[in-house]
Amino acid sequence: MKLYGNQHSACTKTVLLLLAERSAKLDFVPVNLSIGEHKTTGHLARHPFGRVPVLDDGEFVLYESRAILRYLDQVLPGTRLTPSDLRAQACMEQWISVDSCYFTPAAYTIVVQKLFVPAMGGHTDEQLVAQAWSSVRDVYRALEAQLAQTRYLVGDDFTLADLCFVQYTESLVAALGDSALDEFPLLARWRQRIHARPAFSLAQELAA
Ligand SMILES: N[C@@H](CCC(=O)N[C@@H](CS)C(=O)NCC(=O)O)C(=O)O
Repeated sequence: MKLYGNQHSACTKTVLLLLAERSAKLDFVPVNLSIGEHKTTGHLARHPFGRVPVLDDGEFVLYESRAILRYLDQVLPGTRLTPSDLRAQACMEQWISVDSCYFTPAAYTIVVQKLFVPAMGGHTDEQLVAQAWSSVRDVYRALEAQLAQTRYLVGDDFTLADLCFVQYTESLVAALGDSALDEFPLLARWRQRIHARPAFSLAQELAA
């Protein structure tokens, strides 16, 4: 199996974190976004929207990180990060949908405005940041309420739902500073629990 990705991309790092959680190895093929490798004919044949990551499992090619997570979670040997109980599985899907619809788009806006725009010599649009942060806070309030009841987002075990929130939470802390999570103490403790998982450091090494 091969994973086409970029070590700075949050979506790629999410898949690497799953691989680390499952102690799985595959060939990592770096795609250099800064020189537009993701827009070449070769890469567009793998991903028609010209993005990363892309999984290549022989004759089967799959893009979209959450689809890749679900596929790998089923095909890799070892303990799955998808609960077998149907209601728990439905809750996991609920959080994954919250991530893709409300969280990642808002978090991405903040990361672009706070980190990428200044790095390219531009000026951060603070109004855009404030709007996006308001959306992120709505999501974090929901996560905080959930974490008042359970250790992870779907009960006591780490699932794909937690995994989906890890990388952009790291990116938000990088963009806004450690105090970003001050008003969400249970989320901050959840983040510490994630950092303490051996897979977290392993995934950082895989992306290095
Ligand atoms: N929904 C997609 C998002 C893919 C995506 O936007 N990837 C970013 C890196 S995190 C990318 O390839 N950006 C390059 C570009 O937009 O040109 C997924 O989860 O895989």
